[in-house]
Amino acid sequence: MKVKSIDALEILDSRGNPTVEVDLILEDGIQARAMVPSGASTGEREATELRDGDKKRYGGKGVTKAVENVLKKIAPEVTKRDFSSQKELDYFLIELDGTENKSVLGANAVLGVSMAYVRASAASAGVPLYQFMGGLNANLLPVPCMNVINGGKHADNTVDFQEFMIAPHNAPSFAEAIRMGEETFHALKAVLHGKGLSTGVGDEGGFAPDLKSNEEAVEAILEGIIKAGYKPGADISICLDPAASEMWDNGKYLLFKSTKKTISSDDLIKQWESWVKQYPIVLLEDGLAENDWEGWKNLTDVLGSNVELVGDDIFCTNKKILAQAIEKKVANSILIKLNQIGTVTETLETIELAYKNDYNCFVSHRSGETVDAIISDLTVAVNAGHLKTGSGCRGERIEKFNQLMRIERQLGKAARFAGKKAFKNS
Ligand code: 2PG
Ligand code: MG
Repeated sequence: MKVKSIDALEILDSRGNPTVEVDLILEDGIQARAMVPSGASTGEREATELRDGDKKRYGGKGVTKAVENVLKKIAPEVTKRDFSSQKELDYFLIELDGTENKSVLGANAVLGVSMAYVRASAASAGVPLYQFMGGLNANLLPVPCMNVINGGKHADNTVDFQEFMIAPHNAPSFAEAIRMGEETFHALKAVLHGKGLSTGVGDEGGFAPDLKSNEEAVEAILEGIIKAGYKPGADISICLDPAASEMWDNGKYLLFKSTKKTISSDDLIKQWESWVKQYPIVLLEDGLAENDWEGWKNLTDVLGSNVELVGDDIFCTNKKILAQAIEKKVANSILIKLNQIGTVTETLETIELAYKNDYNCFVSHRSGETVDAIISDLTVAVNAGHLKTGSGCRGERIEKFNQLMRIERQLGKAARFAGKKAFKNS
């Protein structure tokens, strides 16, 4: 289907920072909108997010150049041509940019067009987006991994590790899993309140209390699970994203918010080993830093057969980097973020490579989000079985859960809930 017009605009994300919105109209009159998310703890090898750098506007975070690139460089070329598929459009955009990391047009410009096009194409074909991207077998509803305690770069508190998630997996459906997650979220609020701790929330809607240690975050969550009437491990497990790249400091790990002490890669691995023994942890994302490949290999040798080890910063949704990891047997799962790579097609190619090599895919939002819920459709499209999209509150997070509940209803009897087996080796 030919593209008739493309419009773009600088809008705001959930942190109040500018981001790109794209409105695309097909020749048949179908319109679609896409909004691009933005990370805070980004991987070094992510596709370039083009920011203006003009300190007089939004502290340099404006995206008027990316918007201009959509309007003046992408739109005139795209509307001139016919594309027979998403792949054709995306590869045209990749060539138009001409760089490895989309630094000319900006991944935020390119992704906005790519997302709007896939959404418009699905609407034009008259099928739901998850089905358009995934086909008739796209029917697996994910375990919602809810980031109920925020730390690291996402919160102004004493907790070093970035994300402490609950995974309500012992449920008959996605909607019931969400209910379990929300009940636990509210119970955790009462637990924290009872300890005289803050129940204000961080960037992803999780609580951000000043705790005495990182362990205390896990302990509070376990208390919350029990208080809500569930069994840790049997009903609800724990997932972690310490975002270890943020702690990487001259070949060691700096616990930059709590003790301010450094520990070695081996010591951090030992800590994860003991945490996995002690707590019902089913998934560990970025347990080590993106530049600590040797440590990652050790971590995989030690814990890879017990726990899902997800690479985020280290892989950046990039199939070339993932191919290296597969060869070296590093990690057993990859985090999937559309804006780390910059097009829908490349994202799907990375997922395909992961599955072919028995790696799991864990679909993710960014800490700076909008109400665009494409990741909900993507998760079902590729039967990923689990996703993370923040906590139990904040509109930009909840919209993803709501979209998944709509998809579950639409699929009716065909819908399957992933459950605990969604997690590698669980
Ligand atoms: C992460 C993400 C999303 P950010 O590290 O996994 O939770 O954070 O978007 O800031 O990179
Ligand atoms: Mg991460």
